[in-house]
Amino acid sequence: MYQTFDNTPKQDGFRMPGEFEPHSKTWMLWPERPDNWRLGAKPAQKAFVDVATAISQFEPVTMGVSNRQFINARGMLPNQVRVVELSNDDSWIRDCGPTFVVNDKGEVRGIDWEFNAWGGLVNGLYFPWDQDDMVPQKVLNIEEKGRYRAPIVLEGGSIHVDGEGTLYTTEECLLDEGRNPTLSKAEIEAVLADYLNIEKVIWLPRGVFNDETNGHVDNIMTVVRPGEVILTWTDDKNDPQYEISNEAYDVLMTEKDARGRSLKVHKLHQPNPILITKEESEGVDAVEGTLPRLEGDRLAASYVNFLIVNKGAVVPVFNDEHDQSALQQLSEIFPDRKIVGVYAREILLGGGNIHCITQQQPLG
Ligand code: KQY
Repeated sequence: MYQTFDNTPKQDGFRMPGEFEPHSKTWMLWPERPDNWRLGAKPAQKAFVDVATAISQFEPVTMGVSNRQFINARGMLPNQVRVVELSNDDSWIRDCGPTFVVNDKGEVRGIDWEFNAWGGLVNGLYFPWDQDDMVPQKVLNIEEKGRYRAPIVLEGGSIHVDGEGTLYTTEECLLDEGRNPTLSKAEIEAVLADYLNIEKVIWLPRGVFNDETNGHVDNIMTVVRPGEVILTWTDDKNDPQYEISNEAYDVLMTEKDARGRSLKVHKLHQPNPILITKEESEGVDAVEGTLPRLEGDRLAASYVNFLIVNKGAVVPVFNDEHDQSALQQLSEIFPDRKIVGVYAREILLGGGNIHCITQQQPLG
């Protein structure tokens, strides 16, 4: 039943499960804003169809769509993808959507974080964001799940958990002045503990170079299973990502997780630098208050930004020389999952990737 609870999830015995635990479905939001997606979002819409179709091999997918795009999206998406009308400001449901929590009885509820478009009026990426901020309560209402309204600004892409008490994040993002400037690191940790039921936070210093989210953790690393993570990597000492990944590696190799385990860290080599072309830049409408897409800007490309699904993983590929080795390495890391690559340059051009445009709902 939909209702908003005053307690915290921890008080009620709920925890955030790992992404590798069973899902009941994945949520997505349909892209349409022409100041973020080039050519009226037509190429991005095709890429979103490819991602939704790939995920739907493994588990149900629901696509939230504005009233303006409902007929177009319904026509482009395969029948097995459920389409619901869901107003939004853009299509990053990892960040504006609910974070689901579960209890030992198999019940599922959702956390509705405050959302301010990655930094609000300080350094946010667009204005307004009020429709995005209402997405969690609408999703939870559709699913008839209980809701917790959390007292901090947070995006789902800025956290990963192992489901056994450990949370991974970056200082660059969670301590950024555009999110919760009045809260100390310890106060943020306390809210994460109360709402996600975690006991230990592992803080990486920074996220991927040039990531417009202020370094979301989901672009630099992900959790395979408790005690085992994947880190984006480069061997090129002249690449700015080299120092960032090395710094993160040192933290991961030094820290223990909530259960006292040392971590196994897989290095996943990033694609070669991907830059915005003139044609791509010219396809995006310039609007005051929205981050411009300039020719020559480097995109924050990483294979780590994939979604784990039931018995599979859906991974971005870029027509890059590292694509095949990335897919092969992931097949070895996940021997029981089918690894599916989806060409994702159009999603990357919008500022994120497959993990950022999806939100898994656990089975509970
Ligand atoms: O999680 C993400 N990577 C979202 C990026 C937002 C981009 C808005 N232009």
